[in-house]
Amino acid sequence: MISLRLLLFLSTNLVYLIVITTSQTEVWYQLCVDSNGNYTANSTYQANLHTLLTSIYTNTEIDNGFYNFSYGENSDQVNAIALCRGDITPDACRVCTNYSSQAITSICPTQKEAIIGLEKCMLRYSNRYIFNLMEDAPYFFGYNLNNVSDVSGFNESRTTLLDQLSYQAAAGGSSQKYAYGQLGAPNYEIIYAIAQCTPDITESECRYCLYNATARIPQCCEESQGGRILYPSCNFRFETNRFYDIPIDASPSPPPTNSTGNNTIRTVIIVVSVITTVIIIIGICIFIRLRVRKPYKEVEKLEDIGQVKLLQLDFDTVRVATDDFSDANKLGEGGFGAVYKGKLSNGQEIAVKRLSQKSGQGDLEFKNEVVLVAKLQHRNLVRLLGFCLERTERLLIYEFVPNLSLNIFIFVDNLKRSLLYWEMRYNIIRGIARGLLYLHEDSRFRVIHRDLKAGNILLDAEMNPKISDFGMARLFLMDQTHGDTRRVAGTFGYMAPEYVGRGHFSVKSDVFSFGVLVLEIVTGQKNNNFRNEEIEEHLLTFAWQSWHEGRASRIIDPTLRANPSDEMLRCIHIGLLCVQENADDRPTMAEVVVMLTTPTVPLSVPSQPAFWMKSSANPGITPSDQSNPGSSQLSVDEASITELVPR
Ligand SMILES: *[C@@H]1O[C@H](CO)[C@@H](O)[C@H](O)[C@H]1NC(C)=O
Ligand SMILES: *[C@@H]1O[C@H](CO)[C@@H](O)[C@H](O)[C@H]1NC(C)=O
Ligand SMILES: *[C@@H]1O[C@H](CO)[C@@H](O)[C@H](O)[C@H]1NC(C)=O
Ligand SMILES: *[C@@H]1O[C@H](CO)[C@@H](O)[C@H](O)[C@H]1NC(C)=O
Ligand SMILES: *[C@@H]1O[C@H](CO)[C@@H](O)[C@H](O)[C@H]1NC(C)=O
Ligand SMILES: *[C@@H]1O[C@H](CO)[C@@H](O)[C@H](O)[C@H]1NC(C)=O
Ligand SMILES: *[C@@H]1O[C@H](CO)[C@@H](O)[C@H](O)[C@H]1NC(C)=O
Ligand SMILES: CC(=O)N[C@H]1CO[C@H](CO)[C@@H](O)[C@@H]1O
Repeated sequence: MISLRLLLFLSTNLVYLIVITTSQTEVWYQLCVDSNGNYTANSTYQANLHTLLTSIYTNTEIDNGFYNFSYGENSDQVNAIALCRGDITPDACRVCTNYSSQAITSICPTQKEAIIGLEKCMLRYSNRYIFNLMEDAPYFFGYNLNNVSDVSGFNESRTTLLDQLSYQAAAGGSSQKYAYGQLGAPNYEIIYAIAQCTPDITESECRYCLYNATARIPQCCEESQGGRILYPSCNFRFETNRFYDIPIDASPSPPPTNSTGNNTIRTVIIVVSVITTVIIIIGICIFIRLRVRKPYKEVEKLEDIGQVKLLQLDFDTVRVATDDFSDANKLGEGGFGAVYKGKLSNGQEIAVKRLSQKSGQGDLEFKNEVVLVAKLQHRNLVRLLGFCLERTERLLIYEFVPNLSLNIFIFVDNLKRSLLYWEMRYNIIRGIARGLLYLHEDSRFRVIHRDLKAGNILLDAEMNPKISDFGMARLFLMDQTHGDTRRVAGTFGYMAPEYVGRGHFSVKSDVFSFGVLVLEIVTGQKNNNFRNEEIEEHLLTFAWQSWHEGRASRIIDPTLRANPSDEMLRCIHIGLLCVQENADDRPTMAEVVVMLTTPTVPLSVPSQPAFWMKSSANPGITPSDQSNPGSSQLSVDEASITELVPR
């Protein structure tokens, strides 16, 4: 069920309507103009209006998305304009105008003039002559709820882009005045935008219309990641995701980076009407229910935020999908609960994590956090598809990743390890780095993984790595920002000394874990169980020592050692930079990604790693931090998460 709510405020002659929409088939805005007279039921005007609207959505000749039709004589003449977004196909345009026609006549059953807008089309009619006129009222605006971080940098890019698109759209000719494009903005963001005018106005009118509309950005969406202003004669919209389609035949001209997902955003649309003649709307309260056909019975659409569709499954569905959480379906067991493989009735395979611990959050907070974590989408992250919340059960539903965890490949199965040739390992290292970079810097909020380890790296059928179990700190009420925590959650051997010692974590503690992982991948040895010629030694210690003595190639996995390459040595070097004792000395993930992808970037000399052991005769691990927390004091395994193990 999708609901549409309109709230209404009156202030002088401005009318603000707030519309919260959750679907693209919904009405974004509408206005019944009371000042232009009413028609009565069964009047000629009504009949003309009906004929006119029908002639628009049944028309199969027009393919430019613009209709300027009129019907009737004298005072019963009705004029209508319909405009579809420039990227919409004629068929989709007809569906949209059809829907708008039905909706507007039921929303405004007697007014001779009205306007309605959906995501992909606008429809208006009047007893006035409305063709070939630039009209800038009433206007409507909406904005994305998310804000940008660098307002002035974003503003600069957006201004440049919209100016350019306004000129392009205006120059479009009498068939279509539409332009779309994208431009990079600070923080790796890309602004996607469209601008459009009704093609019946002149080039200069179109330019002025868009100029006048863009000048209202401060009123609408200066700091937002997305916004739109819609005039009767022109409109524009910008977002940080591509919400429009690119024509297939245009693919060579627009750059390939024109991509990413699209569509429905939960938006607040504020509608402002400044019709000069006095408009008073006394009250509108609409509740439109649209029945959304559910693809599968058990799949309930919970929310549509950004590009995220989240499943909320009921417990019985999950029980059936996992064969009552049978042992045969159990993939692994971790600190937060067991993981099961499941199959929905539509055939989709899922991995279900049944949380065993109390998260300490109420249902609503838990849901909100799930939504946030589900928004984290990257090819190197395991996708969170949904959840189940019923009685005391809390389940997280993940995409099922067909291969095993990296853990199995490098530590458990010698045969598999020998099959992991270098290019694969290098690809895995880079994939993990990118996934982690996304968590640290590119997603909307900074996420520190806190438990990065081989067991949390899943490999898909093409051996691409996918990081799992990120965002657990959000779901378990651990302070997620840079800070100190009394509760150390992580896996020993991967935890940075400042985290083990003082519970202090930051993105740099993830960098430390990443460094350990890189060294493990190159050497094929587990950090806390490293064996070198019968002497148990600490991997980091041995790696640093070897590197220091210029003999780094001796730590390379024996299955690769025959052909040590510069890439392998460079990875050891990068790994050592990441595990340095002082967090400030460690590179950021952005720097790591550059080091990994650009072999010419010089690397600094690593200082000795944390957990440096002076004597290899003493196999205990002694953090060099003075605060001296012996490893035995830590009950860290409590929170060590999923080890995906084959059935
Ligand atoms: C048209 O009808 C509406 C109510 O449906 C009323 O508020 C408005 O005053 C009417 N307009 C005219 C010009 O009679
Ligand atoms: C309009 O016509 C319909 C069907 O012809 C009829 O049921 C209805 O009573 C009429 N309404 C008025 C106000 O005449
Ligand atoms: C318009 O929509 C209605 C209901 O959604 C549908 O029954 C009708 O066939 C549509 N008309 C056209 C021409 O698509
Ligand atoms: C975005 O910025 C506006 C204006 O500064 C503020 O009112 C709003 O709360 C911010 N929204 C978010 C999600 O931070
Ligand atoms: C945005 O850019 C415009 C034009 O460059 C400028 O006039 C305006 O002050 C800027 N606003 C902000 C918030 O930087
Ligand atoms: C409809 O719009 C076209 C431009 O697309 C214009 O040439 C034509 O004159 C308009 N028709 C009317 C009736 O104004
Ligand atoms: C936009 O149009 C309105 C109404 O026509 C006018 O009051 C306003 O000054 C215009 N804004 C700009 C920037 O031209
Ligand atoms: C950044 C960039 O070049 N974006 C392009 C996206 O696609 C539009 C449509 O062709 C181009 O005009 C933009 O230049």
